[in-house]
Amino acid sequence: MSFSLPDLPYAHNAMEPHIDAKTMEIHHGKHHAGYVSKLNSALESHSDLQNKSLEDLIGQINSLPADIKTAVRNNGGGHWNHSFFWNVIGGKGGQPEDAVGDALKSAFGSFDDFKAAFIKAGATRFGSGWAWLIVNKAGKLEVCSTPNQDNPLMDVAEVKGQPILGIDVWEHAYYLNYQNRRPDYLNAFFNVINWDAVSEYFKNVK
Ligand code: MN3
Repeated sequence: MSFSLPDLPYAHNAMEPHIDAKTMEIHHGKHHAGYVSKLNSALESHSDLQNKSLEDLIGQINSLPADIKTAVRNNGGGHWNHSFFWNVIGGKGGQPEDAVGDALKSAFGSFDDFKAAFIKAGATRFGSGWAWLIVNKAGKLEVCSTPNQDNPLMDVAEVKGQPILGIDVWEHAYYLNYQNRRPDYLNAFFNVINWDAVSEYFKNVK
């Protein structure tokens, strides 16, 4: 068994002008594809790990064989993060009116306070990484960020929990359209969030 690149559930230009078609094409077809192929290469020499789920692999980075620990962390994380990311974008933005909306108000005071916290997390993540909205171990919504391709499902994460929304803040995610203006990209992201998908993740948190 090997991992494969999921198809995008929409056209490359579906999120114009907020996320441009060229960025989507390279991001999915080159960057994400690269993580999948490097993850598969890393696992080639470890047949005992090939039947594990991606969540199992990235949830036990510390227990992986030393020769593939870093490759699985970076490329397994990259595969999980991008597969998740494609699912939570491609929507119409706005504000969730359901249980997620209630949970955001309860955790942050208001939707706008959540939005400010999320944008701040993405804008202040130095270098490459991700900003997340997670359900933490206490069952509460929390905003955090991770470096590189780490995520809150990893045993090595500083803040752990189940992501229900996330944004890629690597330059490859926005540079063609926004250059150095990461905060503009973070704001534009709010126009393409698929809140229905976020709600599904929220309902399925174990
Ligand atoms: Mn990326």
